[in-house]
Amino acid sequence: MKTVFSPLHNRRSARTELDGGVLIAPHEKPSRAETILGRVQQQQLGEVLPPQEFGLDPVRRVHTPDYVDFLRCSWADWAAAGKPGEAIPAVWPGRGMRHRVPQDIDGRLGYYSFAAETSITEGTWEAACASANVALTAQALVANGEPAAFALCRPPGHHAHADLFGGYCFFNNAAIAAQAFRDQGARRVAVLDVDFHHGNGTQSIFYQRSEVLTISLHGDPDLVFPHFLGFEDETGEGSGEGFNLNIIYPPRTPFRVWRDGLATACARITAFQPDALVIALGVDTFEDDPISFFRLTSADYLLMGERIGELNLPTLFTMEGGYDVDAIGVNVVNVLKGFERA
Ligand code: SP5
Ligand code: ZN
Repeated sequence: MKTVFSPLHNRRSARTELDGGVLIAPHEKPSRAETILGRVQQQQLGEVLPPQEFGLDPVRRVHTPDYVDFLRCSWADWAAAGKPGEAIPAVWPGRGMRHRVPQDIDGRLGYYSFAAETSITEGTWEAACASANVALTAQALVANGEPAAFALCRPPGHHAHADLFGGYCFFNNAAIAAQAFRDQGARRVAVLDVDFHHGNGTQSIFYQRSEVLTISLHGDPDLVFPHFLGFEDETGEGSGEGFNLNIIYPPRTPFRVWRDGLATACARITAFQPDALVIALGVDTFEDDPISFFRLTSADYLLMGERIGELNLPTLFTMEGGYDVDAIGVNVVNVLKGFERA
């Protein structure tokens, strides 16, 4: 299958991630994408294409105009305010407070975020735009008849809500692509999120809609990020009722347990009869991932891809998490090769 990749991903190269009360070198770093690209080429998965420029209209189909404007201006506003470090939110509209957009950059950072580990830096906007274009270019390949395509997105997207950044995510690439399928005439689209973390942004964006089925398999949010969404009683709202499915697992879950949830998800997708499938592909389910707690092995990713391939649907993969850089290339390409052999 074809891969879409942009070297502009490296415009996002943050120096800081707030973790454990200190600023560490971020887990979500440029070498992740370069390692995946290297493995794609070495394994001759298929042609690697640069993204086309789609502009912000398809982004604004998912994200609010004020959030898009905030992201575009946030670094300049922060720098103009004379702040010495990277832009890190430190205040939020908590319970009982006003949900209005403040003028000051510290207030705006809190208004438009749900987590503080994700610093905004010079170049973050350019990389986030390139990542959305990567997803949209790969989406167009699938819409035009390719059986599948791999959007090697970086930064990732599945945590980003319509107007919130966090969890290393700014634009929700999977949601933008799913919406693009819809806007081009797909009646139903399914998004299956296999990242270790709940796809809170994607769930939230489509929560009240029945034409986009969202399913996420993830670590119990009672124990891990994003902590405040992703429980199994979240099934959708209004006409979206019944069109969101969360499957959660405890620490040390191996593939032989995880795959039961995948089977449940696949049965639901088949019953939904979508015209297209978007896979939010994180490989932070890996046994050696530094921030996660599942126990999938590199060989398991072949089986994961094969099961997804058995759905026999036009499929777009968007890259999400995965932080063991030594194994990320092998694990991601194993999913894609497993998919192709199905
Ligand atoms: C796209 C994606 O996978 N985002 C994940 C965001 C997780 N952010 C919170 C990370 C908290 C990490 N704490 C690590 C403690 C072990 N050193
Ligand atoms: Zn993740």
